[in-house]
Amino acid sequence: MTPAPLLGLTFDRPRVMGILNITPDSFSDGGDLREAAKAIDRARTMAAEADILDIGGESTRPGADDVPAGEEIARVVPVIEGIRSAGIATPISVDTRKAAVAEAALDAGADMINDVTAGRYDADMLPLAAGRRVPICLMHSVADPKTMNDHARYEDVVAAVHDHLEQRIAAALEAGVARDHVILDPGIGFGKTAQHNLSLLRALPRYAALGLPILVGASRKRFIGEIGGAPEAKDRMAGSVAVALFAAAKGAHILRVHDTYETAQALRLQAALDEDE
Ligand code: HH2
Repeated sequence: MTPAPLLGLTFDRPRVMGILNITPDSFSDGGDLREAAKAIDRARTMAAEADILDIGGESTRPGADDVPAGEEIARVVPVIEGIRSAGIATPISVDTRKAAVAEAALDAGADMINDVTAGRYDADMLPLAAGRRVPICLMHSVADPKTMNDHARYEDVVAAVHDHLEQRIAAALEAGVARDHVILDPGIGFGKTAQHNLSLLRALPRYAALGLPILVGASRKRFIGEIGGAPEAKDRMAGSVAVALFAAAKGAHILRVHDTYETAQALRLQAALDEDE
């Protein structure tokens, strides 16, 4: 069952979401124009291969600190405005847990919300998605990034994530979000061990059976380093592409990746090989 199109994208083939993180360690308040210009340049390059650009101003890595909403807005809004003024029409997703940030990003030209807490962090998030009639990605996570790795215990991770996603779909519908505006994500690496991540990736057909687009964000994550023998995140491209191909074959519809060019190339080969003679 192919999910309904979103943002003008059909899901008859896997779509690539390019990650554009604007999370410098030290960022002067009010935003840094040079940082914004660099991000817009990266967006231009990425837009050639990516179907969606995912822009985030707060790191959600394990142990990461909170960023105040005002600072997050100052990071993402100039970049989104800059992308739109540069005439780049690729759909933009804003990766944030905060409704105020999502709202400012939508006003600046973003098209969808990517919330790693599925609306649990900020009670205004689901009503915002409903009111603005924009798609929202609901990801499974159990705690905030600072403490999530203390929670890597599940009796049955596949069932726990499935139940949680069903609950979050219900909460979104309750808030008035249209069902065909919901994207689901099992939350690879969020409070999960390497074994949990493998189990979730193998179980993707079960999540896809919910009939909504499935997003998978495994790119450069720690389990790829652990299993692939790549301690440094920057060395995990090959393993990330391998996981993206596996996820696509198991029914993922959107692959959130750093390496858009390499992932899009690999997906094209996979599609050509899968064609009947
Ligand atoms: N992973 C990260 C951030 N946002 N969103 C979704 N929907 N799914 C994910 O798996 C996901 C996400 C963390 O990855 P990364 O971009 O490498 O780090 P950062 O926390 O700096 O954004």
